[in-house]
Amino acid sequence: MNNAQWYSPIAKVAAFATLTLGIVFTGAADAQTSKSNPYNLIDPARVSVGTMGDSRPYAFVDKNGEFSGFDIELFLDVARRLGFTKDQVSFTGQDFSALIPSVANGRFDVAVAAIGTTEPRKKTVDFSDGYLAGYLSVITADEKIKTEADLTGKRLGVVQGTLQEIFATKNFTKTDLVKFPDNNAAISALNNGTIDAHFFDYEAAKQQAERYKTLRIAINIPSFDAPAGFVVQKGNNAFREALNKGLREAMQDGTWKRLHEKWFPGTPMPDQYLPRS
Ligand code: SNW
Repeated sequence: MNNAQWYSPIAKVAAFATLTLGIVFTGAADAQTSKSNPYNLIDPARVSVGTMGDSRPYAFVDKNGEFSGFDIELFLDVARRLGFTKDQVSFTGQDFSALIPSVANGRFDVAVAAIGTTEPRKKTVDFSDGYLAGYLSVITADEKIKTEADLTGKRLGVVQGTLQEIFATKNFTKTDLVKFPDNNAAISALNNGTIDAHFFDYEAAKQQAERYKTLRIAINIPSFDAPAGFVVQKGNNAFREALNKGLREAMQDGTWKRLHEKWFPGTPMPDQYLPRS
């Protein structure tokens, strides 16, 4: 994997024109932003975040029962720049497939879990600027699986609603896809041999391969055109723009770089997220 491959321009998030009627009915009223609730939060005193408990090292529950990981720490840093202390940010773990609908329905202010920015997802929610871009990776203990073609006739785990599920459905048509609600269930299935391989995000795959010596990453599919962003309710431009400003600051002052080195040691960092001189 070379450095150049890791570079990809941040996806431009199309400006969303909030209709007056939309404001009244959705409550995500950019134009009606008030001083007491500038970001149109469910509770103006805190940020409610939907995330995942088993997406290490992006977002997971650590041994002390606290949410941790690159995405969690980056979000806490950005939220602090908006004026919210750690205690004013509440994380709730959900299945991946529930995250985007939960933000759209107003259950959470934002979803944070390496959620890739794509056009279909942008139909129901808005995304902040991108903050992470990498590969979708197949992990396996089967020595015969080396390329995509070797997945023919194999049982491959995917988590419902992920880009991995979408990619595999479209491209691995001769593979038996086994759908899981979460990563924990898929990893158990992989370790007890119910599935031959599992398909998830590169850093998660890398950590599993380090943890279980029989496992290795066999295939990497570039997903740089779908950089991860923070997911907010459609039309909540005040919140989205404030998050973008916080993200830019975290990239410019080296916070992003420090967190990347901490959570993804050894992985190349694209220049676009690094401080500019
Ligand atoms: O598209 C990639 C992005 O380039 C980066 O590598 C981080 O992960 C992605 O956003 C893809 N993530 C999956 C998705 O968005 C699964 C997320 C998860 O399991 N938490 O569907």
